[in-house]
Amino acid sequence: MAEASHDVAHRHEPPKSFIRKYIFSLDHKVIGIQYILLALSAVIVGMLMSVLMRMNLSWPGTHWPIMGTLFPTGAPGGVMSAEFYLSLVTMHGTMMVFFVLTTAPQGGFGNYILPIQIGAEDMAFPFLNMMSFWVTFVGFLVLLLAIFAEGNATVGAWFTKLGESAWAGGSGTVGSIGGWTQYAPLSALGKVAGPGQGAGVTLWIISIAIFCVGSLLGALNFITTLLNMRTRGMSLMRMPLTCWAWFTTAVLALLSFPVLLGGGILLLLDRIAGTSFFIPGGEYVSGALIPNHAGGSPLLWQHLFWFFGHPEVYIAILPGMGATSHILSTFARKPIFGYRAMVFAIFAIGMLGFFVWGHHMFMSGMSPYSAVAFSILTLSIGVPSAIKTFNWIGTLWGAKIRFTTPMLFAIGFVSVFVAGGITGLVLGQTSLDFFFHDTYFVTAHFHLVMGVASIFGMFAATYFWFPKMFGRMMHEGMGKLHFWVTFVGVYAIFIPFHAMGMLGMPRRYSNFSEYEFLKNSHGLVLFVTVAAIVTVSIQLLFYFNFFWSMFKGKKATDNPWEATTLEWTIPSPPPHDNFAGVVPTVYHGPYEFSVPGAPRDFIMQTEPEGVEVTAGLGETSGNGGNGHKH
Ligand code: HEM
Ligand SMILES: [Cu+2]
Repeated sequence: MAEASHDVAHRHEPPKSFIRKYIFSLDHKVIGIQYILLALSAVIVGMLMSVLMRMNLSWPGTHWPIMGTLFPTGAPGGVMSAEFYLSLVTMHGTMMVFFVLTTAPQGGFGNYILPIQIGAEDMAFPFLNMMSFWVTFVGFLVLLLAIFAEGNATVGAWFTKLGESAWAGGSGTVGSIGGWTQYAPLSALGKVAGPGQGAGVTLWIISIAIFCVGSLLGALNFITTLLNMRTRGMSLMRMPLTCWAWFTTAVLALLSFPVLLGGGILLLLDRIAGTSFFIPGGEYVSGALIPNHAGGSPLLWQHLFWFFGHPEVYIAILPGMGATSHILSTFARKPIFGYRAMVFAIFAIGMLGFFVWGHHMFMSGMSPYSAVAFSILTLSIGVPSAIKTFNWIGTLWGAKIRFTTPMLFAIGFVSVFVAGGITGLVLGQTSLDFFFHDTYFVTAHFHLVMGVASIFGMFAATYFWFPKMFGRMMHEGMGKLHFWVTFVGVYAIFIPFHAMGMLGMPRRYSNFSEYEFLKNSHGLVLFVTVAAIVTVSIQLLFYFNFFWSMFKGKKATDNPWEATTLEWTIPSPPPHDNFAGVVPTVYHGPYEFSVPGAPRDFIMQTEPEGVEVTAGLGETSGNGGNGHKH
């Protein structure tokens, strides 16, 4: 083993000190877990904010003494202000989209699993990998600072010292109020535009710009790793579908984040350097003419934002699709139905995603001819999406399914993806979108298809790979309870959103009780809030299961799920360099389950062709004929 280990390129010795081992680690596995922990932290902030929003919508004007204590300016006397509500919407969306759905699926699970699944010892550029995480982490800290800069008079005052206008904060919101889309011109004007438009927006933009850099570095690393570091026999078409998903996601990130980064820098310049990229002349805000700006285009921001923004929703969802395909096949004990079609479909979804950004701008006054083009392209994404769905169902068809917790979440993924995707076909049509634009119907659509589906993909991935990562099983009973309450809960929250949208309930409004036509929907609003509180609460069980199982869970074998891919051929948790210096050779595709004539119902990718595998048949040590050579 000692000799073998020296001809391997990207080798680095296991670190000794705590700091190099767990903090500034170069090991893709540690970095992956760091990303997952970051997402687990951000999602707490995002979830708490969603509960506060629901409380405000259901019981507007109520005095919550604790809110008055925590946010004396945002909720004076304990009553949440409208601006405060809008900042909750903004920060909830930003936390969820960027720091949860763009970190855990790719930076987290992709980082941990991809190198092992292709038989590599690490990512291509371990140092760059470490940088990606820490850059992203700094972005997270800056976003938290945005919350305090606007929400706290003392912190806000620090920014006032840095100069007037753009920087001055402390307006009593919890960060920016511009929504996760941060539309110009309000976002470009600075403090004059009102509360939550000062330091909060500046920091929001800086945070997202930093995030873009971190994601770009990560994307380069993923693409290089996948193309260059596959082991012997791991041809592209023998890769697990997870790897295809992470690869496609990285390509999307590489092509879309630079656009947001560029747009963000221009927006920042408008705010602090007096440029007018997004600010037209003659703007009246709060009764006063904005001086010194002319010639900019607010629509340019929408184009730049959505050229990034639509691919971004695929960046969030594709890794979940990969995990779902992988997990469905494993627990159906059947090869994935239509492997090649699945590869084609995920790539087609990713690429088509670059030509549909205009569907977010149907209402912006675009030419009806452009709108038709965007509409047709949008609807055409339904084709590869349907291919994937039918292939998932085909995989389950007639299978002897093992209903483990990861399998339940994978099936749940298919369910919410379809439920949320169907309304995409509605909103993709210009005439219908005119009616539904900026209503809760849109909120219902994207929560199901992007938010909840991605989250389900990540839950499936967590329950599935936890044993590999930590050497222990998560508790199945707790997992199943978590699944069922979450599954029913998300539908209870988001199905009524459709009805609200059809009633004409607008999104980003802090109080519906003021409108005659919405008065009799209060029961629905209340129902959703109760469902949200229950759904959020059950997540505590997940957190408990996660950390409890890390120390107290049942010990995991190398291959507890009787799966076929490379990560299950090595110990749980894997050693520092994954394969202990023995480079694996791959002889099989990733989903050879229930092959007729095979001695057991799965064939590991590393099992040599034609060699009768008899040793250790019934057991699940999953040695796979390599990795532990003497
Ligand atoms: C318990 C689960 C959740 C609940 C109850 C919830 C609730 C809400 C509510 C009430 C709004 C504001 C609607 C408005 O006034 O316009 C909202 C907005 C939003 N949520 Fe969630 N949400 C949840 C989970 C998620 C997840 C997992 C994501 C991940 C993508 C997400 C992403 C967003 C985004 C992007 C917005 C739009 C923000 C904006 O308008 O700028 N949410 N959510
Ligand atoms: Cu879109």
